[in-house]
Amino acid sequence: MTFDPTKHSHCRYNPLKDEWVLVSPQRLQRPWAGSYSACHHSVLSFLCVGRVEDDANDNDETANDESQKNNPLCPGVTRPSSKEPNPFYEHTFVFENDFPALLAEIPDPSNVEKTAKDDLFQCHAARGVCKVICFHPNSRLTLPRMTLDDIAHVVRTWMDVYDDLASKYQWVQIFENRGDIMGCSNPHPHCQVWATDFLPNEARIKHKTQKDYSLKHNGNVLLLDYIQRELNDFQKERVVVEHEHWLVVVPYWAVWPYETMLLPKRHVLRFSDLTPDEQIGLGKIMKELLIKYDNLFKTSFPYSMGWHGAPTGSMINDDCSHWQLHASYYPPLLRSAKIKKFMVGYEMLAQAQRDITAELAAQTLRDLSGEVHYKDKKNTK
Ligand code: H2U
Repeated sequence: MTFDPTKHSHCRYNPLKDEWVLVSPQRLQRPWAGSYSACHHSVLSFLCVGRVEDDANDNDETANDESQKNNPLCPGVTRPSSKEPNPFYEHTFVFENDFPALLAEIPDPSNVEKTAKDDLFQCHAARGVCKVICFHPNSRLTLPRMTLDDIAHVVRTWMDVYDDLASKYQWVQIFENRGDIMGCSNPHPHCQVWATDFLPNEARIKHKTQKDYSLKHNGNVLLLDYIQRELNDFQKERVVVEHEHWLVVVPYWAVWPYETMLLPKRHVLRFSDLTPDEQIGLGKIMKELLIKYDNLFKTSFPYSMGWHGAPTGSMINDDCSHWQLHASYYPPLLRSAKIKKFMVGYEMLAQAQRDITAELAAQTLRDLSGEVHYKDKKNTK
């Protein structure tokens, strides 16, 4: 097999920005069910760019089983690209993405050595694997509406998938797109995992910034120092929720209106290092944060979230003590369930801009109930 840039995923370097872009031409071969409006209510309709729904954010929790029988992520349904039906799973279900942006077996470009030295036209093969994790058999549930036991299964599955992929790949990116507005293609509660044999931009930058900080500050860990200063020097003004093991803050440098960072208070390098108590605590604090998010605009709050921890695979034995595990939540809503922040114009061409301060966002989230979901009680604050 020889490398073919029209068929094989690869990364191209942007020397103007010192960034890479992942190109996945094999995804063009995915089946296409026609235009958004032409979709019929069938399994294929779930493969369209979007889905027809009255309220863009809100799942109808009372809908009956009938509406689930065509969803390719549901128990017992046969996905269009699969021979076997999904199992009748009771908690979580993991499968290889049928339309992966990365492939495990890809040859190197024949001119790999030449291109590595080329300042303008650098590229390398991008190897990896993409998985989908269904959180629950019920399409109508979201994480904040699940029980703590359900969420514990999700955390356990994240750890299992992470462990498995971390043994082979340098970076394991767990991420959840929630809501149409974030490009989520399917209402069923799920997340994705993309594992790569290279560090993507965000990982590469965070690896360097945390290492530089550690070298400058006597081996201290950037995010642990940050936690201490948030807790001790700033009267917790950006803290949204604090539990025994975990903390949620609107970071000082937050870009999205209600962006938050969720991190363990103890020094934890990777997802796989969480103790059983921390795993249970994680479920509790996630549920609390996500109920607050839903209560903010009384809607199923859309976001993209994901986990960042120390690199793995071929870097597992490198000194990564400067790393601290953390999750970032990037929600786009600004003033209501329908008014979102656009990252366009100045943000695209110059730099990110925000109106509401991180401190005000934190206070707003802090003051909301994290226990009672607005759907369970009228007039929730
Ligand atoms: P979102 O998290 O953006 O909704 O993506 C869902 C993923 O599920 C998407 O990457 C995959 C899509 O390729 N998928 C399958 O692998 N098989 C299917 O039958 C439907 C969706």
